Amino acid sequence: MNAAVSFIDGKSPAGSQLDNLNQWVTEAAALTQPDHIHWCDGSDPEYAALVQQMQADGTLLPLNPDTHPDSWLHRSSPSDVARVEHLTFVCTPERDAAGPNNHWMSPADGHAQMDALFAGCMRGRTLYVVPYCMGPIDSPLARCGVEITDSPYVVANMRIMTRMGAAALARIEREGSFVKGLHSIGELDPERRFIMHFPEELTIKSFGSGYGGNALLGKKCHALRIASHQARREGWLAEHMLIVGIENPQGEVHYIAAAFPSACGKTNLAMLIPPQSYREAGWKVWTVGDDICWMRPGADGRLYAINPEAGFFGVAPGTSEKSNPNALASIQHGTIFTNVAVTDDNQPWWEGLDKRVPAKDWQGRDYDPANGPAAHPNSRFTVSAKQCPSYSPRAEDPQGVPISAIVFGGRRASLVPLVFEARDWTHGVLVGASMGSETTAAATGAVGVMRRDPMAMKPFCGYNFADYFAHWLSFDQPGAKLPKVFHVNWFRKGEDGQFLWPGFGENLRVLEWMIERVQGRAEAIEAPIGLLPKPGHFNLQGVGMTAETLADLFKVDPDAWRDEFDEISEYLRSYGPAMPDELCAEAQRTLAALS
Ligand code: O2Y
Ligand code: MN
Repeated sequence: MNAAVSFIDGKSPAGSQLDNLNQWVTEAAALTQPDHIHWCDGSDPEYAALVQQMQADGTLLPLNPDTHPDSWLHRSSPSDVARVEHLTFVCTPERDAAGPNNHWMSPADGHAQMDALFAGCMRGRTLYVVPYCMGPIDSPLARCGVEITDSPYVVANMRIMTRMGAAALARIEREGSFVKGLHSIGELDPERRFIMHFPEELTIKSFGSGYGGNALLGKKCHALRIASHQARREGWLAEHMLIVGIENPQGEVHYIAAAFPSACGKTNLAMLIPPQSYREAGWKVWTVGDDICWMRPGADGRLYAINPEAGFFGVAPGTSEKSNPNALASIQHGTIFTNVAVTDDNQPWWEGLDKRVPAKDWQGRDYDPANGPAAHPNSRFTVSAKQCPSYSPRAEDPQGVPISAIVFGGRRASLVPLVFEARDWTHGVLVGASMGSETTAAATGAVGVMRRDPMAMKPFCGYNFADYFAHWLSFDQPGAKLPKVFHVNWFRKGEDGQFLWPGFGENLRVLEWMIERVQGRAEAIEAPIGLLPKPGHFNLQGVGMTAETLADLFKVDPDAWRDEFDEISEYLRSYGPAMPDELCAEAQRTLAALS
């Protein structure tokens, strides 16, 4: 360790199982040359001290303490406001292991490139050691990691988003293994920014960004890219899915895992409020997670899932009393807001929240519509899941929750009906593998461009998609009681350009049909693309939908679907010979049924 290093509090923990960790911290400190090292214990006083320090140096700005107590605004560097897929790499010895779905570099080149950036980068800074657990601390499905970072903002966010501190360190000491994440904000220079993953070494190196998925390494880097790789080896699934519990009037709760591409309303669905008639009948919705789901087969053959996260890093624009009252209730206190605007009385504000006019935009300038939106389109709130009124008590269950249905979905203005069911598991895997979604202005600036995003994992799968689909297919074993698989599209439009389906709370009607299918109570009719609700078996009472709109919502146009499946087949083939034949054959079966 460098002689200049002093421990500002605590000291490196003892225990032979922690030798590995201590050695890695020593090596990281020797490389990055911090002035101080701080081992995070995750305590309240530690969080308070960090917040105070960040307030003093302007990293955090206090928000109105009367309306938003214990809440803070962080303004990131204007060139550091989102994930950077083009700078994100998976470093495996063989290029094929990472697949065409990832940017690839050899581990040797990756380490050399990153270590050159890290050399001396923490001079004058504190190196924080952040032990964390992804998942309930006593869950056999949970996994631990340690993030080394020079960003107190990252530490504060990790404390909200993960089980961070002493308990995680104790688990690491018991287990001896953990994911290593080395992070520095560097100079926040987009030209010197990389996020690299070394799945074989359970290692992440991230440099040059302090934002979201680039910097909170427990989230996308660990819980999806590294974990998906680990999950393949160990026989489980690490997925980009929300988990929601639907309680019917009989008090039975069915848990649903759902994958949608980024910016398709996962948080809204996870926190759905039932329509009034459903509430009156006794329906309830329980939020387990809004972004990531780890699932594995239980002794009874069903898939059991945990949410590895402990908080929500939700997108602020569009969050409102109409779209997501539970999210809004969650963020009234104890929340870190990043890149939102503020009102003249210093309350956080974003487009779609309400009709007030903001005073300052996300960069702290006087609000001027000529400068674009007041809140950055990717502005965020970070909040503990425990603050969500619909947070499920089963979210902390170490054994996880049994999954009754898996839902795939995308944003498609045409072609794709509101809901259909896959014929079986293999067809379900094809439905997930062929998922596509149209981009929104918020996501890319280019509107309406259709992108394939299999299982919503395109930016997050830590290995070759062909192997990933084979892994999914491998769960169909004798004795397995796999969930039914469905596809939804909340975004189909009519000829007038208006959405055909009201969405939001009304989406519960679709989930109700799925649950009734699982229970064998609702009927379906066969279409070439899958099973559609049989008229009379899908509750539309009170929606006020015309027969014509209903027909448009569920219409399957064979000619257009044939074109879609030609494209899907070509897409699958683009992954080369490793693509499972079973999946290609399934696509051919659908194509034949469409002829
Ligand atoms: O830009 C970022 O780093 C945030 S991306 C994100 C954040 C929370 C949940 N999901 C996502 C995503 O892109 O899927
Ligand atoms: Mn996500």
